[in-house]
Amino acid sequence: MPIVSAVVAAALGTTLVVTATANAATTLGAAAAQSGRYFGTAVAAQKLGDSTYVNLLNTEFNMVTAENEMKWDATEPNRGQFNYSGGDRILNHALNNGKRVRGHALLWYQQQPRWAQGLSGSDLRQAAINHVTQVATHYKGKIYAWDVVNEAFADGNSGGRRDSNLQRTGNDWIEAAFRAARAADPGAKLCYNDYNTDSINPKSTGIYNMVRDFKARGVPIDCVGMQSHLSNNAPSDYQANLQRFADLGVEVQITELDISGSNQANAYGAVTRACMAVTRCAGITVWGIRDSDSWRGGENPLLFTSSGAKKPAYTSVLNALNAGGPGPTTTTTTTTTTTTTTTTDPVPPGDCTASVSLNQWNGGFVATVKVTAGSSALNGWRVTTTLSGGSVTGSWGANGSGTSGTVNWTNVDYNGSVPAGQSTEFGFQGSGSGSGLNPTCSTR
Ligand code: 9MR
Repeated sequence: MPIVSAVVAAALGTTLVVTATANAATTLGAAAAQSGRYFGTAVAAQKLGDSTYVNLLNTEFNMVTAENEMKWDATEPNRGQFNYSGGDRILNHALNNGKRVRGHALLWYQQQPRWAQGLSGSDLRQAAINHVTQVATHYKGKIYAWDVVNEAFADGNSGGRRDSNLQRTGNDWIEAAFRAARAADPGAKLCYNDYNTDSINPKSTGIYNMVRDFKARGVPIDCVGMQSHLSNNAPSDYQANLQRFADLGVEVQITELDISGSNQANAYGAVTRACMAVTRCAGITVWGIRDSDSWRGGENPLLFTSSGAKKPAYTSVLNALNAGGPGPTTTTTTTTTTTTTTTTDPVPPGDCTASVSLNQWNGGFVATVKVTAGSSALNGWRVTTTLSGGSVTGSWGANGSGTSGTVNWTNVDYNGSVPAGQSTEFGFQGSGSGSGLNPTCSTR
């Protein structure tokens, strides 16, 4: 991919225009990271002992969703008794390997524990909100985005809510869940997630209207998850549908992608290109690694064969990710104050620069740091930040040397190599103030 990048060498008082040919990234995660996006997969805890599975997971993906282990039946098998063993296993594997985690899912009409299925009215509402608060608090600071509510809209033409025990507690159950999640973990993006929302249809329009209403009334919502369980094709208005949600001021995330049928490779390419064409499309997650890992038994809807070989669909996705497209801008959460500061240290060409976008609210912050290579590719980088007062509670995409004062951040495996003129990102969240981080970058 030919790249023309302008490097402003402020220290020298000159402007250099450097032309370089960047190497295309060779893994899904690295390719997505070039545009500030992620590429993730659903992970099942019981497969973390399978070496083929773990090798593909560690190499190809930089975002992880627990396929079942963070759902209500798994995390609160008895009322008020929480079990995080499977969820923690997946989360720790992901964080220890420099990957981020999408939390899935706090409230859903399916996979409820038996005790919750037997509740109704205010008792169920209270149990549900307590569940949101407890689970989001347990994972506070470690989750990139939560599917706060999953599959609450009806299929068909009504455009309305699906009947469920949760819905019967009152139409405001969804916003109550989002408010509880924000209070418990202000650093996590909060998503509404559903299926059959892949085109402009009555169901997706119902969700669109809810999101527009939430934005108008200040209900905290940051993203909409499009599951995208597809057969053979992406709908022709797939991109237009993503874009209309993005235009409401929320991110869109493709959260459970799998595609069956003989046109699979083309359809995967089309979905990936659609995401790349929508600036607020933050990333793509496939619902499993190998065909044998899929919930759609016998349909072979994933990117790797059952023995772990790359399929033509894999190549389609990788090429589309490498072709690029501007990525998401910093999102702002519903907070009391939000400031964005950018600091760039002047360094000679061949070295690297770092800048930070800060999302600050009363009592906490999320810092997203962009590392940009100079006129030579980077094979490892270090960013130094200064915390005056605040302390780090969680991070992704880099290893930090500490949690307060001067912190040195070094790249993880998937983002150490940055082609000339291109960027990668890491981030951290913390309590207190994140002002004055003043990041500086050097090579390793
Ligand atoms: O892949 C999941 C499968 O292992 C479970 O048995 C199933 C239970 O309902 O849930 C599957 O994942 C679902 C996801 O959580 C929500 N969207 C639909 C997914 C496929 O059914």
